[in-house]
Amino acid sequence: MIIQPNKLLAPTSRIVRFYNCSAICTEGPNIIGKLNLSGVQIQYESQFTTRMVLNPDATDQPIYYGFIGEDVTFLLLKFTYDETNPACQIEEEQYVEYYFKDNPTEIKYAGKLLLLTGNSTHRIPQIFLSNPSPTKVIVEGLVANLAQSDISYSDLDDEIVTITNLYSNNITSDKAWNYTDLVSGSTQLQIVNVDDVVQLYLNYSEIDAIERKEEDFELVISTKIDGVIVLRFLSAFEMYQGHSRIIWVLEDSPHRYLTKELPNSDLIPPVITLNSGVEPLYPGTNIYLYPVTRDPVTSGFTITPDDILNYFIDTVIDNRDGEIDKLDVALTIREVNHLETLTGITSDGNYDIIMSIADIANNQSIADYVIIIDGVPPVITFKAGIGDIFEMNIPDDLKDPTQGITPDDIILKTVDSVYDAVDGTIPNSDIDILINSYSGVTGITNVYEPGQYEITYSVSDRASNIASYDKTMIVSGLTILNSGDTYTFGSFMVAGNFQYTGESGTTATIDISGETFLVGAVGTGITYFIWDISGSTEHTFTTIDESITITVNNTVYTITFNGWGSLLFTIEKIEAAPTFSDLTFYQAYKEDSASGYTTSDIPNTGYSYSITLDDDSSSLYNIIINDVSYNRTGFTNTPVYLESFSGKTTGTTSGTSLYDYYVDRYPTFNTTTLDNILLGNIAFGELFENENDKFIFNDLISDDNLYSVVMAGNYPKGDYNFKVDLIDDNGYINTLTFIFIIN
Ligand SMILES: [Ca+2]
Ligand SMILES: [Ca+2]
Repeated sequence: MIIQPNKLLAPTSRIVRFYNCSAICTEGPNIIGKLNLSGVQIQYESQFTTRMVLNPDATDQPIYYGFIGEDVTFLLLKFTYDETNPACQIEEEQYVEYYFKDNPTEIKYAGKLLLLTGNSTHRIPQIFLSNPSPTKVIVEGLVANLAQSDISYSDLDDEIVTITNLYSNNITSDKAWNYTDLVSGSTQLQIVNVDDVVQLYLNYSEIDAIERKEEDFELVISTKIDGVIVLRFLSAFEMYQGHSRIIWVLEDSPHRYLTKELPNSDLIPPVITLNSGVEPLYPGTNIYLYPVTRDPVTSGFTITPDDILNYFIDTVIDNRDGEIDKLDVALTIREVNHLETLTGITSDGNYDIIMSIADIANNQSIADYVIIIDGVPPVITFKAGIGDIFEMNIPDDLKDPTQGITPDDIILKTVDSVYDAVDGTIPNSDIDILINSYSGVTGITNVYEPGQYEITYSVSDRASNIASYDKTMIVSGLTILNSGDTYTFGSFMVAGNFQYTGESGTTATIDISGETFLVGAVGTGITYFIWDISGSTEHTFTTIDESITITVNNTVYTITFNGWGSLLFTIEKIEAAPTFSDLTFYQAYKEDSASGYTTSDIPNTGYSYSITLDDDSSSLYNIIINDVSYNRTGFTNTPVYLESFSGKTTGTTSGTSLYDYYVDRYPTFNTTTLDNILLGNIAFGELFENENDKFIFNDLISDDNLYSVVMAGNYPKGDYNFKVDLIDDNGYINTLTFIFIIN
């Protein structure tokens, strides 16, 4: 009997309404019949009562029947609506929706009571309730399995014996003393009827295998000698419970036996315990990072279901069945938002995994996790025009000039977006910015000074893969230099504007490519600006727009004095200085008796050249430029000075072995001139380029006129330091040195 809800459904107006112990049928507004239920008796084998609350808008709530199982033969539900809630409408508007598990699309309705009945072959499936109303509904239930007829079985002489109409507790076992352990155990499986009379015995030792046929509610027991015994139960629930009971005894029959009551139904699913240390990414969520220690692009690594089970699960323990092999847990893998199931994971992504395991009594445990597989860091996309070096201006690029340049300002100016293949878009604000000054100040939070800064961007995905980018930030504006300050001019800076505030007689320091220079104020009345190139003569600026150029590490800078008052000046990087590269020499060597020269390269390391002589005063060496590159077009003569040599003394070179060598070899050469050459006051030689674009290094002492440096085998041994000033068409100067090491 199925009672329709008391909501009037067109076109019928017939309803049955329960009131106290009566069911009242109405047709239209008039009561036409009454059925008194008092005195009705229904026999039952087992019953279960339950109470649950359906909150407003609750959907798909199953009613649990406890130990009775999923499908029953009698169900009575009473619905009480929360009439204390002002939203609770008049009685006729109140109902709940329900459907059967085997037909979820057919929605049915119930008002105050729902009474459903069935029998052993037509049982009531599990029902699910939904509460469409805005008020709470209390559901009270009485569930029962009604009394059934006794078991029946076929002729025991048959090859296949079939016993039907079984409840799980029709299966018991004998009780035998295990005298060794002083406990009770069992030797025989028994089937008893409703009167507890044993109908069939079977030694446990004769059981060969038990096969389960769920659709027929059957356990098929193959025996070693007596053929097949088919146990057909009244429901799937009874079959599962019966199977659970038999296996429980078989596991340890010397110590276990079955009564009708014990062990009771197994209603507790297995417990899956996770490995220690396996924690969700965020507390309270089911999102886990799966550790990846592979290169997902090149390794071709596949994460298998067993990998995942071993990673997550420590043990699976069932109250009845004991420990279950964790690899028996069924695992469903789907990429999040995808339908198809996967046999393994081969690429980064977010995956839904569902673990399910049932005990023999078919109580199922389900665990549902999202795992993140991610071995690749996020990618920062920078704005158009932002390269390895970018510029910021104080105050144009600042949100708040009083705060200087902040990490937020840098992100706003340079970063377009952050994207991770697994996490998706990451907020730009998640980027960490580390600011170090070029001069070595680290961890700057606010940049108030123009200059060059090294910026490190780093951002992490949820799997802690970190992406890191380095850039150089050039900040423009006016740099205030106070007395005693040191300012470092960055390698990528092309210009800097400075204002020196110190009193007359004080200085500050500017570092350019590791060379330090003093700037400062001198004079009284009108204060002048000085530029003291370390180791050289200072330059005093007295006129606005006056400028000098300096060369540091092959780069030309112009220093311009911009005015008094606050002593304004500018440092501007002009261009690469005139310079040689790849300067190499070779020697042309001839014995006195030889008819011609033999040549060989002179080994060099940087600008140091090692020349080995043979000590013979009559043998001759000509040192000739083998190759050199010049970073300008055209080259004119430039003098080469002998800066120093081993054994040189101050004041005069007379008496040194080198002086004596030249006087001996070239007796007509003016000795005063020779002394000045060896002191570096007069050029030792000259560099020039001949018509064939070939570079010549000609010494000015020898009279051989060979356009080379000429020395005999007995030339004094030692180090010879030469210096040449390269001057280009603009007058920019770069000083190069090279060393001949004479062995
Ligand atoms: Ca269990
Ligand atoms: Ca990632």
